[in-house]
Amino acid sequence: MPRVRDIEDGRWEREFPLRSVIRDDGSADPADVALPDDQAVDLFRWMVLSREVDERMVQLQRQGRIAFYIGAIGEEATVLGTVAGMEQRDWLFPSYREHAGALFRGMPLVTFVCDLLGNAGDRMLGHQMPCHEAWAAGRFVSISAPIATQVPQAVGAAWAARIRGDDMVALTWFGEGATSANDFHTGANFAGVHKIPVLMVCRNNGWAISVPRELQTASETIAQKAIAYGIHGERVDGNDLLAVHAATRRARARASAGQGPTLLECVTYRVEGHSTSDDPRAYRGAEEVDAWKARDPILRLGRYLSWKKLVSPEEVEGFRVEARERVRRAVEEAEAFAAKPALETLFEGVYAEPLWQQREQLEELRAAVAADPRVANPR
Ligand SMILES: Cc1ncc(C[n+]2csc(CCOP(=O)(O)OP(=O)(O)O)c2C)c(N)n1
Repeated sequence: MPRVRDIEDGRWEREFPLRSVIRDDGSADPADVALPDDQAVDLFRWMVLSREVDERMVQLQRQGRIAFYIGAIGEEATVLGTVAGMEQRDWLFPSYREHAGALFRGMPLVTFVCDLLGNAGDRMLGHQMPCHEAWAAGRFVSISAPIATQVPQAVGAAWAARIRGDDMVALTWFGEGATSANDFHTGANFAGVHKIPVLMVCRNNGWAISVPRELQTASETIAQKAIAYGIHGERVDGNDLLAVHAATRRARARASAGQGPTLLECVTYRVEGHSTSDDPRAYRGAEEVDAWKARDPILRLGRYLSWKKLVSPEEVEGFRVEARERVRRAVEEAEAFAAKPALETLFEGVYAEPLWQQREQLEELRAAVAADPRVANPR
């Protein structure tokens, strides 16, 4: 795989400095720390839970118990730092790695696992791809499979809220690969022109499946793309929860005060394959991955918490055990929920009134199932 060297002189990296708060040894300048201690501990626990969920779901996929999974290992600080920096009334427009955002907004873990199993407990009733959950009660919009389509959707929702006079700032997440997609341009441009209260969070995790960041864009940073749209841009260390959270609060405050959108580049790394369908050893070396594993966001926040004497190593281990147990129970409960969605639900929620073609198809399906029940239960 050819790697294109940066031809710039570093100017844009200087214009958009990589902000961090937690130093490598876990210490931080108190003047840079805005997050109260109890919230830092709470978010650490969320990151641990997110990691446990991702690791367990990959195991379930390998065991053939779920079909597909796409996780956020190594990107937990970016996902949780941003969602925790928003207000509960703000709408979230995810890409496909922000499951921790749905859980943070109140989606029960068991419902999340039901979605992966596609059983009758799946809120999407099997209409979506597996691992493409939605949680309307928590204002977490359905995950978008097509790259970057969520960007103009977030911009539209924020625009509508402003017209109505609601103090709602929409947040959308996407990878650096998505910045090459037309919908990113459409959304960012419109948001800039109309000063829409939206926060565009780029999880720059280094890879878009097998395409490295250097082959994605000739821009030295992602944040500098903000200049062309006339919006605010910032670049933070995406593995530093305190830095991500603080940047999110700043961006939200700007949007809420009518100062328009922010493009927030969170520099992080996709430690695992793109999804359970990918083997990254085909296109990248272990050295690069190991270097990033040493910068793990959970270890980083853990070092800060121990530097501040907020948690002991035993407590950290306790958080892990507790998270593992929560995930184990959710899987057990979801798998016990054996029923599949009723056949009729296949056509529900597509049109307000079913079309005659759908009614006809449903009758055909019922007849096929009556003749051979394996049609409805192929396994
Ligand atoms: C419009 C569109 N084109 C292509 C794809 C196939 N695809 C799925 S994920 C992906 C890579 C996206 O990378 P990035 O935006 O960097 O996000 P990351 O997976 O790194 O989080 C591609 C090309 C798609 N889903 N939608």
